[in-house]
Amino acid sequence: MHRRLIFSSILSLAAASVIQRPLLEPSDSQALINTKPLVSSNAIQDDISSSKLLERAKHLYKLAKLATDEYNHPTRVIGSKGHLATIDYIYSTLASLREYYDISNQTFPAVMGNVFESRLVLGHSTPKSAGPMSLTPPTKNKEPVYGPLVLVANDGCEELDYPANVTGSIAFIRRGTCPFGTKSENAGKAGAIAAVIYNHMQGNLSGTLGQPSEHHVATFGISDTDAEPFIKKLQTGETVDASAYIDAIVENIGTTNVIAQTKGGDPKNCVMLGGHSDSVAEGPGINDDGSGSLTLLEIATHLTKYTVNNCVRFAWWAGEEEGLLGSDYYVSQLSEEENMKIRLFMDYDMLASPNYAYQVYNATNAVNPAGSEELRDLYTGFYKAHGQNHTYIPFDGRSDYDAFIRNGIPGGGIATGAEGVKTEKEAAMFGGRAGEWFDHCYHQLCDTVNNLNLEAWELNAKLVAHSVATYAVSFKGFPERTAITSNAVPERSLYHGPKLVI
Ligand code: DTR
Ligand code: ZN
Ligand code: ZN
Repeated sequence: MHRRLIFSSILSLAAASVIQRPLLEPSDSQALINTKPLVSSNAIQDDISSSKLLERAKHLYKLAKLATDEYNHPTRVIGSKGHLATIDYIYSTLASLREYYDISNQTFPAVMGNVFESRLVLGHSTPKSAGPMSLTPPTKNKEPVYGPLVLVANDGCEELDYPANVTGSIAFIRRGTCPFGTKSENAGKAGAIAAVIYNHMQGNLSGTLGQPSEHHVATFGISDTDAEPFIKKLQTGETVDASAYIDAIVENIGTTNVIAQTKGGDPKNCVMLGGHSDSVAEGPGINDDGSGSLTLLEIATHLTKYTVNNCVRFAWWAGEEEGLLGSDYYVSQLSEEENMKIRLFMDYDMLASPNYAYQVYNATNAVNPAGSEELRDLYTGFYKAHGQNHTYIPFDGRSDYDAFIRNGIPGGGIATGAEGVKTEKEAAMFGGRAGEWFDHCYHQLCDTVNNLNLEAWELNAKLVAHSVATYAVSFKGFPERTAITSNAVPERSLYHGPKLVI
């Protein structure tokens, strides 16, 4: 389907919801809703089956394939036909439930980057670990540039750290203290033609420059071991010739969040949940985050059979992979009054990893808005009740809960693991293979329908249903919301979204 056609179908659905006469008069429709039973955790859990989820996943993969003519492979990255079709699928599914939900979409500006080719040569070697940072600009004229490698003082967070001979050279900067974007910007301001940021701890370094700046220069990350011999050479006064090449684009586009809120239930006390509708450019993202976003769609469909005491608000975020753009934008647009209506936000990102663990974000009330811990305990209680183990994972800003907890809204969520390696202990707890990633297809082309663990997906979808039903019925025992500013907010972490920023 052509991009414009997909969008026009979103618009026509939106228009239809405005101009079509309701099938029932509001009072009749209310009466109909009121004949439905109050949602219960057991009833809505029973509605969940892996076969229905799998059917949706197969459909989503078909939508990802629509991007093939432009990207040469299936993807649902923002701006692609695969993502537009995903939004259309979510919107049109909800539109068929429009007697039960108020549906809206929220378009916002987003940046997206694409690196087509890159190469870094230091002295006579091409460091294996070298990779371009996300959202890096290209080298000048998208051609290779040549110059000496120049060591920057300290962590390169201050303009004074850049010696005069950085002009016309490739700046060599240690990781730490400030975001990669600040280092790249400082290098650009000092006249560098490119920058290389080396890890200050063990391992490769890949991250994002974040919000583009006119001063950014083409920037690579490399590992500590690859950097070491060059640091030594430069410290002893040797010269290292270098060349850098990046062919990339950074583009401004518009993309769209989809929101659906129950017409029923107390609109001043909402339970909110979200998953992300987009994938990375490298693949179709059926586990990341097809699994979360389709779980929400399936539950939104079943919930219509029941009434709710509290309002339920579903969100499908766009631009998560580019740095939580959709959820950041959404929270930034809430007035204080609207913010206070959200009692909690539950994040559902990656629920069906093939080598899964049942992971619960360790969101404590000590460092997060009060209520985060009660939510955490709801998740762990569920796994225990089902005879399943769980692990706690850091609540460190890697998914769409971040803007909520930074703005006073309690948050939490569950996941099944991404690029982390499963330990022997975890293999004993959950089965699967120790020494391998939880999701060996994380952010890759192979994140297809075959990458889903259906057992984990079904149990987690039942847990999502349980979380919705619990709070849709009552917030008894759940802390009242406090004013936005009076909550503890965690220190800025290494992440804001999937990629490292510092
Ligand atoms: N937001 C995921 C990545 C992600 C979220 N939490 C964790 C924890 C550990 C590893 C990865 C993640 C994404 O969309 O890529
Ligand atoms: Zn994700
Ligand atoms: Zn991801």
